[in-house]
Amino acid sequence: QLDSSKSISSHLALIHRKPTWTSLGQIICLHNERIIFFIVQADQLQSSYETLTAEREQLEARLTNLTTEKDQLQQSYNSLTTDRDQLNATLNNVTTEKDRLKAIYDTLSRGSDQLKTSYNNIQRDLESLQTNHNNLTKSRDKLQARYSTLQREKDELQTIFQKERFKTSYKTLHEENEQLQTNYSSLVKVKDELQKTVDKVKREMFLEFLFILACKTGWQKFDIGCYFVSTWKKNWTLSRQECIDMGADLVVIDSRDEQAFVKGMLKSGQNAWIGLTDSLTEGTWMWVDGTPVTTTYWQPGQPNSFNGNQDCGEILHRSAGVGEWNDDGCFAEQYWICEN
Ligand SMILES: [Ca+2]
Ligand SMILES: [Ca+2]
Ligand SMILES: [Ca+2]
Repeated sequence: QLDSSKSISSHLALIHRKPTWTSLGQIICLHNERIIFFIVQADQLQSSYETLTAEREQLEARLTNLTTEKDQLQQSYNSLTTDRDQLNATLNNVTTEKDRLKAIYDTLSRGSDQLKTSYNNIQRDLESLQTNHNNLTKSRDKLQARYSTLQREKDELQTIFQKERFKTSYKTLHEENEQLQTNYSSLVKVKDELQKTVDKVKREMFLEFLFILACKTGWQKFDIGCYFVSTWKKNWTLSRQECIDMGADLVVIDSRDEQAFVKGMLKSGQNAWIGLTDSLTEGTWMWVDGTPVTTTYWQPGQPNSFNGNQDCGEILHRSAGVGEWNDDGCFAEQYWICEN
């Protein structure tokens, strides 16, 4: 190990002296020493350098670590700052909420006090009402009992009243019944008298009917009609007038039986006017009651309106058959047959 500060100063002192052989040797020796010294120094420096380099690398590594830690700390700091801000905001919100809740609590507290007061008032009112209710219930029960008593009394009175009314009604009805009985008896008598009158009228009407149905003297009965044959002769118009004067008309023949009956009234070969004419329209034969002629009993070849002047009908008696008709001049005088 060399003393570096002493060797450097002695070395410099040798260099600034006037060189000699001795001194040159010394200088060389010194240079050698200096070289050795520098080598040693260089080694020491190298060692120091390496040491320093190592230290620097360690420091750099530490710096890197510290930087990383700083960044992490910075991030933590930022994160914490954010958290703190959020917590501050939350704190503000919580404070505001607390104030609001406090206000609500105060309001509710006041409301609770009011409710308490109202409850007490209502409780007092309820007790008062309960007392009133009890009193009213007692009053109602008394009234109910009174009502029941009155109801019974009313029913009893009603029964008595109805009994009396029934008595009065019965009396009235009895009187009315007797009056009606009397009236009924009177009416029965009147009815009997009326019945006698009706029976009498009926008998008289029946006799009158029989009289009407019966034919007068000289007339003959057929079905519901009466028939008359004249005993002298007249023309058709006057013959008809004779019938009308007797309340009848010239016969209108409506059936084969009537035709046969009318024929039977005549003697054999006799002929007589009947209520048949075509004087209104030539060829159109009509009965005197206005009915058209449907069934006819014309003699063969008749009606022929002989000489264009035969407009009145007559019946001819023939031995066989129901008799036959012929048209003849209305002016001709013949027997005639009436019907009513
Ligand atoms: Ca007739
Ligand atoms: Ca004629
Ligand atoms: Ca004729």
